[in-house]
Amino acid sequence: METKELEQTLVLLKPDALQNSLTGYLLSQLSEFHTGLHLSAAKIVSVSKLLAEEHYAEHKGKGFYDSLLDYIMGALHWSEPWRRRVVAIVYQGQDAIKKIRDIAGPTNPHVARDTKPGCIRALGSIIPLKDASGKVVGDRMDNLIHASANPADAEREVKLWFAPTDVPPLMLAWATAPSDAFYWFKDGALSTEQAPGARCIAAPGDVLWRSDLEALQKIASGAESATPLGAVAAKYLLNIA
Ligand code: 3AN
Repeated sequence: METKELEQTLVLLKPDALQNSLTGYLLSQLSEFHTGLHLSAAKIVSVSKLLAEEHYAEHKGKGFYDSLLDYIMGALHWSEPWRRRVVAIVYQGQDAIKKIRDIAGPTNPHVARDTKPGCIRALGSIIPLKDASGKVVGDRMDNLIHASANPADAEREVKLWFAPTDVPPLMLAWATAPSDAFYWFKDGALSTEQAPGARCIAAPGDVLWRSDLEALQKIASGAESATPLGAVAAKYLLNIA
């Protein structure tokens, strides 16, 4: 990001926020009137397993990981698959990350209620996680909102959920580049050749995040990429059944 004025952060209004009809309240809390921040992108997302896994990659292996994926995919709050949605938003402006984290509050809703009454996550809940025998083995935190924690997370997360063409050109915070080839995705693997059932991530000339294009070029040539293929593919395949 070039200047603090352009600082961007990812916000997700999670399935429990939608279920509790809190979207309007949350958007109002985050509005320019209260925060001085600007909307740069927004969309309704049916969260795929691929996207959920990439978003919560740092929690892989933890006891609550599987329920965290089910939570963000909406499976814990909606029986009807079409209702399973997340509202994804990018806010932009000075100190965007800190301002929104402050309004969101502590991760744990009980801590939020005790230490920061009035913050968004104070309205969340803690759900006990049980094993097959019914024994409580941990907690799930339904805390209504995700907000990027720091600049590195914000860059990773905005680029994970949004393609550059989802953002007005004058609000782009990171470099973009035109795709140099066809890139196809199938069964977790990348190919520059079309195969039956493969999804097209990018065609020549499509505008990509430059870091995504570099990742695709490396992976296609068999080299290591810091950005995993799933993180590149997920956003270009969003809302594709
Ligand atoms: P934050 O969302 O405040 O940045 P993270 O990134 O540590 O917190 O956690 C991401 C999500 O994982 C949280 N919003 C919460 O739903 C869940 N989570 C984190 N830590 C725990 C935990 N110890 N037990 C259950 N769920 C957790």
